[in-house]
Amino acid sequence: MSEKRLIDEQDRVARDALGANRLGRRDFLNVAAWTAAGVAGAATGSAALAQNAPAAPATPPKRIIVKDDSQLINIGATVRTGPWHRFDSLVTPIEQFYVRNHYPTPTIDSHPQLRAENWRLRIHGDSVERPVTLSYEDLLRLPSRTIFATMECHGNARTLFWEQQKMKDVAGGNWGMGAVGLAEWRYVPMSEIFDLVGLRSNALEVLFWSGVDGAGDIGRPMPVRDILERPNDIGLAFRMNGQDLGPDHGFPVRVMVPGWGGAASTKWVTEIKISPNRFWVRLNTRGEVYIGPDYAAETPGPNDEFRSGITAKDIRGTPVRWMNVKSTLTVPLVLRDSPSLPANYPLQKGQLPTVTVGQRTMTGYAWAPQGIRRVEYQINGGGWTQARIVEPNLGRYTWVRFEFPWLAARGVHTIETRATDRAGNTQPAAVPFNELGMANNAIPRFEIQAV
Ligand SMILES: Nc1nc2c(c(=O)[nH]1)N[C@H]1C(S)=C(S)[C@@H](COP(=O)(O)O)O[C@H]1N2
Ligand SMILES: [Mo]
Repeated sequence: MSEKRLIDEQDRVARDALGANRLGRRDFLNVAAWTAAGVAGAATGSAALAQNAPAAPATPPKRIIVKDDSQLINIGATVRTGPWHRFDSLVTPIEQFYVRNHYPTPTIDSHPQLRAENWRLRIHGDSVERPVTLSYEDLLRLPSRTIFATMECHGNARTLFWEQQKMKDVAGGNWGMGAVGLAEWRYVPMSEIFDLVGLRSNALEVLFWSGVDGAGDIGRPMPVRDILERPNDIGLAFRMNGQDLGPDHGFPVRVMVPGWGGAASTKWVTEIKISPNRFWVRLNTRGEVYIGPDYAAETPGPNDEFRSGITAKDIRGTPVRWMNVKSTLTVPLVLRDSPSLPANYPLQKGQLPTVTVGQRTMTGYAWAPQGIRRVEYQINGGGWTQARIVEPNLGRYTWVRFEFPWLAARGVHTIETRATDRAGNTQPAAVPFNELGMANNAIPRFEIQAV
């Protein structure tokens, strides 16, 4: 098959999957009680604020998040989680897709180097035969592919450290279960980039660097070995759900590493350096690492490159790489012990979500880098039962929706969900302490009041 036909074929498969996957309206009417609360909460978002503004200022205020974020949950100045209690589609709409920014979104106005016509990607380093600088047009001329993959922040489900494991010393944003979404990504695979520049046999690590947002200190390295295991799956993404990337998601080009935590997927990428040494940057030393008694700190080599003021002293743990198997109900978590309550969370502190007594259909999502084999649920500790997986199950790198019937009797109930991936890994009851609250995939417990 020609390259063009291959790409068209992938597009067709992608579109078919997109069309076939919306759940019927009824599937989330059964959570009307807290859906309504969610909508009311969301009305305190920026759209509502803008409407109530007294007068239009001469220069419109600088937006920290560019897209309409009224459907997102505000957990911090530059951070928004998806409303997982209202998720119902297989592919996450952009307006429901979480945004994890360390700084305000850089736009083509604040950062003209991000304009499509100005953008350049420098690919260089001691492990490259032919250094090149690509324009946006150059990149788009290279063969590209489409993949369905979840993107998930390492901090997703950090809430469980506080609410279930009572670990007060964990620090970070209160993400709940919504720092994850499934998108259709269009990208130039790393295999093409490696062919273009010629990889030398001494290549050890690839640094993906932005240097654009905030203090210019964001980017992340990956071992070459980990890319060569699947060089067609990892790449430079320029479209998300069939549209050009939005400013908040990395316009014009971002890295996309399916299966690894979102921190590997550098947005607004401008440089790729391939070297025979390792790289130490903010996001693999002080940030986005496991730090704790169960995790040994990594040691740098003598020729390693340090960036943005990072030194060997900053290496306190081991970087989070692969994500793990996880599940959630489309029900908000009860927040009692969390240090913070998101600005527009659908529940107050200690408040339980409510549902009307009677026959209900409960829905949820389960995901894992290897894809999902099985989802189980348990009501009030009464034993595990298998949930029905809603087709399609796209396998590797994706999530599935699941559902099960529940006869809700008056009173307070606990529902737990437990997923198993295709490699046989099952969610544990608890995960070891780590200071930054990374990658908690413990079995989540949802409390619900039937009234
Ligand atoms: N340049 C840049 N890239 C970045 C980040 C950032 O703050 N700046 N955040 C990272 C983190 S921690 C995550 S989880 C993902 C989030 O991607 P999203 O905002 O498109 O969902 O982007 C990653 N890439
Ligand atoms: Mo993240």
